[in-house]
Amino acid sequence: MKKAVYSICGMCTVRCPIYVESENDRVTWIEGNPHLLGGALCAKGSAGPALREDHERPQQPLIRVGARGAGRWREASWEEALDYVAEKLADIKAEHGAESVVLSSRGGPWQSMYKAFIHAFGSPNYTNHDCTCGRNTHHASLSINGVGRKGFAYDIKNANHLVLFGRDMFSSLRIAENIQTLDMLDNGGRLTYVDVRQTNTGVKATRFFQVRPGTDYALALGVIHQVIAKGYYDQQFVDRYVSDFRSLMDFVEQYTPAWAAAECGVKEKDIIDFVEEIGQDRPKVIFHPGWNLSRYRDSFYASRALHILNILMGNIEIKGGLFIPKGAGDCGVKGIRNIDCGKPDIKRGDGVGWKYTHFDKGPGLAHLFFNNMLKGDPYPIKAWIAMRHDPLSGMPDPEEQKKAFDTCDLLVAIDTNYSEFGWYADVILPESTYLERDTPICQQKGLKPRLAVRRKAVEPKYDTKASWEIFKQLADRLDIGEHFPYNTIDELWAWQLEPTGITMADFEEKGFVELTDSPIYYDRDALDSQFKTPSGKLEMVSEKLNGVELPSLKPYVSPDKPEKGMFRLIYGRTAIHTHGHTTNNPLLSELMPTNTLWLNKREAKKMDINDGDWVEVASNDGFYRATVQATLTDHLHPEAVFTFHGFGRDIPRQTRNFMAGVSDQKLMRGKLDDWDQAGGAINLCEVFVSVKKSIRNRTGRGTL
Ligand SMILES: Nc1nc2c(c(=O)[nH]1)N[C@H]1C(S)=C(S)[C@@H](COP(=O)(O)OP(=O)(O)OC[C@H]3O[C@@H](n4cnc5c(=O)[nH]c(N)nc54)[C@H](O)[C@@H]3O)O[C@H]1N2
Ligand SMILES: Nc1nc2c(c(=O)[nH]1)N[C@H]1C(S)=C(S)[C@@H](COP(=O)(O)OP(=O)(O)OC[C@H]3O[C@@H](n4cnc5c(=O)[nH]c(N)nc54)[C@H](O)[C@@H]3O)O[C@H]1N2
Ligand code: SF4
Ligand SMILES: [Mo]
Repeated sequence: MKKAVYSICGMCTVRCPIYVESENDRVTWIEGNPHLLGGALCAKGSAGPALREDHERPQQPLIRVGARGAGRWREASWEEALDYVAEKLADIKAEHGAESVVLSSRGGPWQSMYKAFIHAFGSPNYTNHDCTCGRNTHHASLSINGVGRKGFAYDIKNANHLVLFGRDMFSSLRIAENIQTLDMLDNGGRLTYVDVRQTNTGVKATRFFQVRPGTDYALALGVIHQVIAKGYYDQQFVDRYVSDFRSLMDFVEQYTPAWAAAECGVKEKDIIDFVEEIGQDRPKVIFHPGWNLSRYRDSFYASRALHILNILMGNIEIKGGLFIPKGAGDCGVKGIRNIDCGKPDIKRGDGVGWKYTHFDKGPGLAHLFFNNMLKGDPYPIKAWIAMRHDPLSGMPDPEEQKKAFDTCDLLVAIDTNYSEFGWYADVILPESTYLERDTPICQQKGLKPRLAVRRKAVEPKYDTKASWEIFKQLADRLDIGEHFPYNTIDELWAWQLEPTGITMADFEEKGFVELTDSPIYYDRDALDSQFKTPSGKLEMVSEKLNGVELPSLKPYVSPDKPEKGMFRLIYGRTAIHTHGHTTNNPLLSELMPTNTLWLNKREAKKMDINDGDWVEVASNDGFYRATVQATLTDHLHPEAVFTFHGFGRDIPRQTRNFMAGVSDQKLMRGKLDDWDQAGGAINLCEVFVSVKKSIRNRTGRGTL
């Protein structure tokens, strides 16, 4: 039987809209939703059907029988596995209190359901991946704009100039954004790209700045200095909406382009020429703060500098600039309902909200649990549920994490794959792949907000369930089922849509429902209520930061240089994989079976390393070592080595990526505890490793 559905890709968390055809319960065609993406899809999205067919994923619930991590499992029915988890959770709650359970997830549009579960259970400890992703950028935005990093979206297509700092968008894909950027370039727009190495994005750029690792803040300060000196900013916008602008002017006085050039290794003339370009191109100039801005000690401040540059361009709420994403209310219609439950009034176990008052309490900061777990402070943590999150792969120093996880009586992974955390856990609850499951309806905010929904294209191949079923069935067992008012997905959808007057039939034509016909912009002269800062202004100096004795305008400090024989470890993404969870995909592992270690050619020659040679890379304490092949390039800063994240995995049931390449997170020894006190995120780029030629290379005796 043939079937066709519009749905939402799940091969990464960008969640592009897709169109899928199937015949006799096998996917026969997959493409980007033609109404939104013109059919475009990335390699990972195209490899979704291979994930569905892959037998090297958990096929039914598994309960651990051997030691943690030993890989000895008992196959269990769903009844048995859910009873097991629910009973353990109830016991832990009775003995230690509900707050001793943490649930981490990957955030996103369906997180309200996972949050509702843990809150209804009685614990405030919902957390997510973001301390390793966009937290610095998020907190930087909050401190200036009063709204987080999702408080603005970008009209790249209509921009004159897009500026990206370490946002390698043609590797770290978002298909809609990629299409917009290509359109912008076709329309004569300019792209400036800043990185420590050349990338897929850098080669498409009209201007490429190669900087010394960790010096973005210097470059951004030099640019701000020159923008102000030349008067290339929107005086009216600044007068109307910005507070403490004088403090900013005084602060950047010292940071001239000549100073910035010496610090970051870009020519002074190039910085001045760049500022002339943005002077011409403004206000349609977008400084995209991305997620990472890489994770250095001062990334929070570097990120603040980019937010400030957007404000100086006066690009907020104009075509070709930044806009405030609109929701149902802006369209004069009612929004959908989401599963929800208020947070219990108990101190968080990571200290966010009471020990650390300047951070967003929402998901807290996952890494701050670990030390507290070891000390049982402020209370013991006895269970950790990871829902579509792999702390052992996505957070640094898995061996240190395991010590903390060992204080728990229960570790549960809800995952489509064997994650590194799942392999160490006590129970794996396998979720059906995105092609085999429906999900709740979600609202996607934007200039034209819409509702979207994921629809099952094929039936589950194995004995797996969707997360809406898993949480409902766990909730029923724990007597909190009333927060999940449905039995089937149809009932859930009907409940969500009830206030809106929209029906599921309205999704049939295109796969989504737009809440407005034309884009909505706010009146630029009446944006006052949009900035949720204490003063209602865009704050150059933040009271909240003052309150915790952190500067808002922080003097620049040069990053450390590596010691002799050491290099700064830089990581990034490839367009072929999503973190570590596609490296065992039957198709994608064939396209890219391993990573390599990139070395600057001249540095490599000094160590007698040639392209393709085996090298040994070791963590600063020598605890973790890996042997990988070297890729030599002229286009990487000599202080750094680079590798793609997602490899070096050692789960025996994943035979295709088993022990392939090097794991960057295992090289990050001691980094769980090295984090940015102002931005909250882990300093993943403050890592130094040693590199030497491996004895595995061909020797005079002809061995390999
Ligand atoms: N194909 C693919 N796409 C993805 C993902 C994926 O896993 N695979 N993941 C998604 C996720 S979760 C995210 S957060 C985004 C991430 O999207 P990006 O932020 O674009 O992520 P990365 O590829 O990690 O890019 C980091 C870049 O920072 C550079 N860098 C390192 N140090 C410095 C420095 O000091 N200064 C500057 N300017 N650059 C530096 C690195 O060389 C690298 O090119 O991508 C999303 N898209
Ligand atoms: N060393 C180092 N650390 C990093 C990074 C890095 O580049 N280097 N990148 C950082 C960034 S930007 C991020 S966002 C984080 C990402 O860290 P995580 O959020 O942990 O990473 P993912 O690999 O996206 O997904 C986590 C798990 O979700 C599972 N999963 C995938 N699809 C589904 C699904 O449909 N349902 C369920 N239940 N599970 C699913 C995957 O199998 C995987 O085990 O890592 C961060 N940490
Ligand atoms: S970027 Fe690729 S993998 Fe990610 S959601 Fe879009 S199509 Fe899927
Ligand atoms: Mo991320």
